[in-house]
Amino acid sequence: MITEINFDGIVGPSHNYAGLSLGNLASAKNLGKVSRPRDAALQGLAKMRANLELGLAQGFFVPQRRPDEAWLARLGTSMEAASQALRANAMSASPMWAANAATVSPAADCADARCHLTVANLVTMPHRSHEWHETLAQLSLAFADEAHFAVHPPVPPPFGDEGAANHMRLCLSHAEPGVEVFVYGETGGPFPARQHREAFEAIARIHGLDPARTVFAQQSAEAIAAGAFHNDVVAVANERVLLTHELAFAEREAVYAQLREKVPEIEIVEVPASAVSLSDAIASYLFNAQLVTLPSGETALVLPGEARETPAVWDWLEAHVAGNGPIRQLFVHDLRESMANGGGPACLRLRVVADPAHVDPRFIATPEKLDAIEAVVRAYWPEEIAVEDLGDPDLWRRCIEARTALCAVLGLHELDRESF
Ligand code: SUG
Repeated sequence: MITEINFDGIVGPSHNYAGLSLGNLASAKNLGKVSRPRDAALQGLAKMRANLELGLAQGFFVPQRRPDEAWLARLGTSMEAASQALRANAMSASPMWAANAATVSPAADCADARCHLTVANLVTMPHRSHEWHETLAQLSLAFADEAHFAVHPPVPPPFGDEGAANHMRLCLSHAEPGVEVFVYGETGGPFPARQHREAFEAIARIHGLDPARTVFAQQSAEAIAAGAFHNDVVAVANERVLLTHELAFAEREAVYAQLREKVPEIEIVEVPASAVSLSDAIASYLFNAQLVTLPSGETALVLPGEARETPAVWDWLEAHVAGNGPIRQLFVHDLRESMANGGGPACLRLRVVADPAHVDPRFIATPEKLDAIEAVVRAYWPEEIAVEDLGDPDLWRRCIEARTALCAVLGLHELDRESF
């Protein structure tokens, strides 16, 4: 049966706080903090388990091989010889944020009636620019069934693409044709605009989308300057519901008008800046929540703990649920380790509308499989990493061994190699 499957990135053993993402306020603020990779991975697994228990379809991607020595070799260096900065870029566990893995158009939207996935090039940030090689390998394996899926390599640089983090879809139900919304930034502010319009236009063509059911919307410069380095930090959509901050888009009335025209049933839930400031929205990740349809048909929001701890945000949420708003239930998770690098519940997952039976079963979660992953995490993931440890050859070895053990448990031997 066609449904929405959330594929979460398992947090890798090298998770650390090297402060690599300019414009991502949490990453900058936590530079130098001691990370807890084991706790980080367990927090992610607990979210997956809880979503599975809600009756949602759940998948996962394995952490990428770190340190990425193949990338350093392409740069003419190695972990031993590289600068501290390059080493940190080679050690980042950033593929955990699977929303940046690819842009996904469900079969119902695509001219050839297959689900299309274009891997994101992530060219703006050096530590993320080398993810695409292994992402392409993992997606090609998970979605190898060419009768139902087409996996595309990234759009070539210099057109920056950050994947589903800037892509929303409105529809009556997941399996029906939808309207795809591509949100891009314009350069000029204090922080980089990581998503370029040209990249999304290319993806819409590659996926064979109907231009009449495609919307390109500019993200507001104010939102980027306030730290919304991806649109999913200020807006999220699910089926006919769009939950958005008032200041998310450059020309909000024009965007809403286009959406109302294309999806007359749309319910736009706009959170005014007077109720929740951009700064509270970004610190709490209210919008970086998973907006999901439960098996009962109700819409629910899966939030990080920070949303409950931010009074303006929690007040707004409680009032919405108490009133007659479309969001009926709230679920809160402790994702502190990922959040400290600017990654909330929505960053950690890639949404794919498909029949789980058409996906390689090794990437589909079951309670037993999550138990097996948890056992590997408990046995192999480092408890703590300080930024100075990134230069320690023992840590490099440990990270590789941990990933090898995970691939073995999941039977994903194809991914246990040195270079992608
Ligand atoms: O790309 N953080 C990620 C967070 C990605 C969040 N994803 C979505 N919003 N969908 C980023 O900025 C920090 C890594 C560091 O500083 O070491 C980082 O890459």
